[in-house]
Parts: sequence; C-alpha cells; structure tokens
Amino acid sequence: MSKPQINRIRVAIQKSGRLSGRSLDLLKNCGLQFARSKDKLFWYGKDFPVDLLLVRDDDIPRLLLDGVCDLGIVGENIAREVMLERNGGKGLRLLRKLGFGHCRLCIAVPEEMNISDSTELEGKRIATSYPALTRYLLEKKGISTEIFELSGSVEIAPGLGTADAISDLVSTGTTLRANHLRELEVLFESQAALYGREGDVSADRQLLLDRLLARLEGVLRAAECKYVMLHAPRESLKKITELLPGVEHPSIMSLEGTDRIAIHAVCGEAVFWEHLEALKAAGASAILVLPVEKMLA
Ligand code: PRT
Ligand code: ZN
Repeated sequence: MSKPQINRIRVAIQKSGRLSGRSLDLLKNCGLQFARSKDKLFWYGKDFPVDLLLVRDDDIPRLLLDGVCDLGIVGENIAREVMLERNGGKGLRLLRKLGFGHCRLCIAVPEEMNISDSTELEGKRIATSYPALTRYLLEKKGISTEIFELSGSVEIAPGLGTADAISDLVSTGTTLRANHLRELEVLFESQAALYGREGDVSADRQLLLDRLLARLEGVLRAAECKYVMLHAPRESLKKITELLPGVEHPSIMSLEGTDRIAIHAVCGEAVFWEHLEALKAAGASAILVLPVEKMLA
C-alpha cells in the first residue's frame, strides 16, 4: 500500500480480535468518523483528516516502520517483538499506553517440574510465539536457552514433549491451568499502546498528530477521572480535600443558612467505595460521583 497523503494521517488498528473494539471506540470518542469501504481494510476519515487501516495486529509495527501508516494501536508485546526481530529493538515510539489489552508474557512450566526460578532453565527448550522478545529478556537475566517459534497453541508443547517450558501471554491463567502448566516468572507486562515512528515529521503532519494526541489524552484522562460533588461541614474542608483522590483545588460553595459547604472536584484517580465511606465518616453527605465525558487541559 502507498504512503499516506502529506495532509492526512493514517492509523492502523487490529481488524478483528481482542484489541479491535476498544481501539475503534477510542478513536470514535476522539470525534473521528469514518466512511467504511467495502473491502473493510481502509476507512476514510470524514471530518478530520485521519484514515483507518484495519489489519492483523502482527502487521501493525511493520506498517509503521515502513511508513505506510503514521500511528498504530497494538500490544506492547507485538511492538517489542517486531522491533527486536527486525530493527535492533528500535524504530517505534511509544506515545501513550491505553489502559486495555493487559496481559503478561510469562515463562510457564509443567506443574510437576521441580524448579523455582528461570535460571534453572539454562540450556532447556522453550516454545513461544515471541522468540525475539523471549530471547532478549532471558539473555538480559543471563540465561541462555534453546528457543523455538510456534505460531499458536504454544501451551500444548510441553505435553507433546517438544518443549521443556513455554513463554506465552497470560491474562487470567485459565489456559495454563487447563494445560497443567504453572506460571514460573513474568518476563514482560504488556497492554495496548499507541505507537508512532521514530524520526522527524514535517511541521504540517506534526500539527495534525498533536491535535489527535491532545484529543486522545483528553478522552483517556476523562475516562480515568470522576467529578465528585458533596456537602460537608465548613471546618472539615481540609480533611475532606485530603480524602478526595487526586484533588488539589476543589470548588467551594456556601449552602445558604447553614454552616455546611458544597464541594465540587475532579478526582484525577479512581474513586472507590472506601473513599466514599471515609468521606462520610469525615462528615460528608449527599455524595455524588459522576463520569467525566470530555476534558481538554
Ligand atoms: O488476527 P490477529 O493476528 O489480528 O489477532 P491475534 O489472534 O494474533 O491476537 P488477539 O486478538 O488474540 O490478541 C491481540 C493482543 O491482545 C495481543 O497481542 C495482546 O497484546 C493482547 N492480549 C491480552 C492477549 C491476551 N490478553 C491473551 N490472554 N493476547 C493473547 N492472549 C491469549 C493467551 O496467550 C492465552 O493463550 O489468550 C489465551 C487465554 O489467556 P488466559 O490466560 O486468560 O487463559
Ligand atoms: Zn496476531
């Protein structure tokens, strides 16, 4: 595919899979709308000059490195693997972790294997879909192993006798347990992230990228933030402010004819029931926690 036009940005996301829905929602929440093309590979951006490329996740880092797209949403696991395999570990710039698609690349061994540490895997055979990343991370620990690549069903390799251990992605651990494997060590924590390419960008293009990144930051920050409203005794203001997670300067309003005040604040961190209970214990009442839809700093 050709490179994007000078005055448009092309973003690659996974076509169908674990990251596709959240990636598309995120871009739509940035106000982007797309005209879907029949072949479903390329969606033209309608109001904002950002087009979408819908591809397999494994292709996204390569498309970025080759300049076919400007931005891509992909798991850190894949981005690191492709960079290590193809580009000496370099070439892509992680612009923003996106808070979904969490998983970990783990070394797992058969339940009955009597070892407690990955150093004991020296010289052993390890099956993985992430050979470059696994080799790199184990070598960093000074462990040299015989690594061989499997494109799928890595978890069955020890049972078949083709590997002593595996290095695979884990989220709930159900797949490992079902295959009588146990997690020995986490090599790498991963989540979906927005990547760009290293190197200089033309001023026009940078302007567009910055606009999109500012919107994205606003959407992500809004998702992390909550708007809290409550009533409290005036003398408890300091205590209450300290109890509100991630708040520095709340808005204060008098409540006519009482010695109580209304406090409104944007909490920059998650608000849990424990926070609300502590606020109530400090004298707060009428506590409301509302979602924040958009935010532009
Ligand atoms: O078709 P395409 O190539 O685009 O998709 P894909 O099938 O290669 O990828 P997909 O959609 O399965 O995963 C996309 C990305 O989601 C991965 O690259 C990771 O960044 C992330 N992710 C998050 C995961 C998992 N969680 C996960 N659990 N990717 C894979 N898994 C596998 C895991 O390896 C295990 O085999 O899911 C299985 C179930 O996991 P447990 O631990 O919950 O049992
Ligand atoms: Zn894939």
